[in-house]
Amino acid sequence: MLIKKPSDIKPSEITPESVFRNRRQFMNDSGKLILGAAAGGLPAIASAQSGGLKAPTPIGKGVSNAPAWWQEKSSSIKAAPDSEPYYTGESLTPYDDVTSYNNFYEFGMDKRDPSTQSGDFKSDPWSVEISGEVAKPGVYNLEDILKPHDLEERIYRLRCVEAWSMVIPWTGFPLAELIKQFEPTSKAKYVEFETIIDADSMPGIRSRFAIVRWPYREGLRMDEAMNPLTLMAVGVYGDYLPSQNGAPMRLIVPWKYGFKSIKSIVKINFRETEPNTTWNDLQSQEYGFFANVNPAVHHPRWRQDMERRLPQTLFSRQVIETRPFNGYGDQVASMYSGMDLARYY
Ligand SMILES: Nc1nc2c(c(=O)[nH]1)N[C@H]1C(S)=C(S)[C@@H](COP(=O)(O)O)O[C@H]1N2
Ligand SMILES: [Mo]
Repeated sequence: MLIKKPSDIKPSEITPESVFRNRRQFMNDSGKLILGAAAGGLPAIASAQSGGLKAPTPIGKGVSNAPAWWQEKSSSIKAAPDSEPYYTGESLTPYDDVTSYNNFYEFGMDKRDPSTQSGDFKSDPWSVEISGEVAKPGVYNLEDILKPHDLEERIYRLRCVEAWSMVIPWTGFPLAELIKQFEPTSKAKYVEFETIIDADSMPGIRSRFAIVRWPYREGLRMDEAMNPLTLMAVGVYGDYLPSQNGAPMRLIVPWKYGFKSIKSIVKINFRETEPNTTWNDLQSQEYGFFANVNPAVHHPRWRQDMERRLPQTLFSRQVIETRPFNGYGDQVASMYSGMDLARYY
């Protein structure tokens, strides 16, 4: 099934919030949604279960700066299947929360900075350098990279190491497809990613208080990169990715803490050895290379066995149990069999 944007319905008439509210009502009726106690009470603790129900087509608010290629590619986005792991059965986090509560330190360290400070950022035209252990290295226009790939929607949980989480409908394609396109050599054991450095449009890069050494870097082991869950996202809520969410292309690795899901990628390097990664370089005691969501291994400042599911208001606080591999163990746990996950955190 394809998602077609109904041109006769204005986004303002069907907002994600109203979709969300309807859905929440529905979930309440079917008893699947777990709502926490009101403020002051004890938080309700429960695992969010998959309902196996099809989500309504999410509709974003229309991103004004979507590039020409997005108009063409987004006319036929394959809908998320109606079962795990590409659909969670949980309430979607509303578009406004997904696009205004962000971590993107290039734009500043406050959660509001990425949405309020990214107005000058240009995600088109865009090119990506492919390098290292690969048969087809080069600097490619994003359009050319995207050309062979069909876009699909996937609804994933996103679990930040700061113990909050969201459920987000991304639009993208499997990273595995992009990797095959450039034909890595047999020596390619890891994939390394880098974010753009654009001091002119990124106030966090100009800031004297920045703690990150730019560019932001991340990496995956090749089997992790090739796992079918690993997504290259170019959209959210059926819309082009807003700058604060990592336009024009960012990684999504749903079983790992959010910091692995690097934004606004300009470089993909194939290598034989494990790459350095931003948070691991900064605080290796706190942030590992693997960073698999693990309720049994706590961060010094955040317990990892519980999470705040957003949105959260004064009157509705959802605190739920964090699951191993963020609930994606069936798809990914076998990649780590025999590894001590307390040591390789
Ligand atoms: N380049 C870059 N990528 C980044 C970050 C960042 O600061 N810079 N923050 C990470 C963190 S900590 C999280 S939780 C997710 C948040 O993604 P979202 O804002 O789209 O929800 O992006 C990740 N990717
Ligand atoms: Mo995060």
